[in-house]
Amino acid sequence: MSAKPRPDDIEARRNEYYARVGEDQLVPLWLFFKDWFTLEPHVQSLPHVWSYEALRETILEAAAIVDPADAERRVLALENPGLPGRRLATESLYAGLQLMMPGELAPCHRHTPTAMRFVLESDGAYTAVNGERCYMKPGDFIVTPAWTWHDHGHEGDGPTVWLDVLDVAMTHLFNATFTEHYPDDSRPEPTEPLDTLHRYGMNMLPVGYERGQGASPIFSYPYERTREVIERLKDHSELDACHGLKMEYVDPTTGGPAMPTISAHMQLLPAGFTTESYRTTAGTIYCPVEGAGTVEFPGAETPAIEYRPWDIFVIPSWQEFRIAADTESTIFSASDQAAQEKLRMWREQRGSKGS
Ligand code: 1HN
Repeated sequence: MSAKPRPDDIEARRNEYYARVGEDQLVPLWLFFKDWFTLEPHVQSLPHVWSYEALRETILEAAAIVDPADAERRVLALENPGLPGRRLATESLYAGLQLMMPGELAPCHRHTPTAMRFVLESDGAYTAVNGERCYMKPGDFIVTPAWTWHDHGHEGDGPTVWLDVLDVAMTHLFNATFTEHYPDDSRPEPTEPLDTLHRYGMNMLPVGYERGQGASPIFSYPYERTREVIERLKDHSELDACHGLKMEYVDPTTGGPAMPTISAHMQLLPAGFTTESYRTTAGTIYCPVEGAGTVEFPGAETPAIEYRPWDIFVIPSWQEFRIAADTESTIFSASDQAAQEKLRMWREQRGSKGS
């Protein structure tokens, strides 16, 4: 009988084995199983806030140095400090701030990533989706479904600024990112502004309409309507302890999320309301429209985030937080919850992990 190998022998044999199989593109799972299959997600992205006051000044400077007609889009990507070089706001979502000046055009293209816009400042600018012009007002939420032609123009005064969120990290992950450029600046055959809102967004559908085509057939969800809904509901609604009064933007033909991969919501927190601690695997990008307050991270060293209208802040997956509204706040948010739910990955935890 041979003697049991000495520990340094087995160590040497293992290392030799690892080096040898590595040359054949093989990696022993036991070396990385525990890194991969953690009890909870290990998240690299960090909570972060971009103050709109500072952002606005910075993006306006770009007006003098680049034209969207040449640059395709004049956008500053909001890069998460925990994801250096990745160009992403969270591991799964890209977010950027786009500027259009009066008279400018951003050329027409389409791509497989789904895009959404949330308007911060605008008077007279539009985004056209499949030829339908959506004139933008602050607080409007606009969907650009995958592979729809889209271009932007500005017929009004003053700078127009909006937040873009795209699921491009997902199309990259699946190696399914395609882009096509329209031969002209804008797509011809313009349709009537608000056509899709009237056709699909009034609790009626054209006879024969095929439901559930992936994304909402309504491109524009004007803030005026969103605000009215919240205003009418707020005084007689029970507030959710973790969310206040929170409404989801939906595809009216299915009742599901307005986009297949990105969930979007508007929530109202009354003055003085503090949400209960909450965390979700859906990394989320927030943009308050009205109000001011603080996002706190109980039990973590992460500094609190102070928010004011149009600031943009990110709360990563599985980060426990609560929001304390100093003044009545309406807050837009976009997350990857829609994708995670379809893939049966989404989780949430209400209340503190300690409790
Ligand atoms: C895009 O098409 C737009 O259409 C904005 O305004 C931002 C970021 C990455 C890829 C495509 C737009 C984008 C984008």
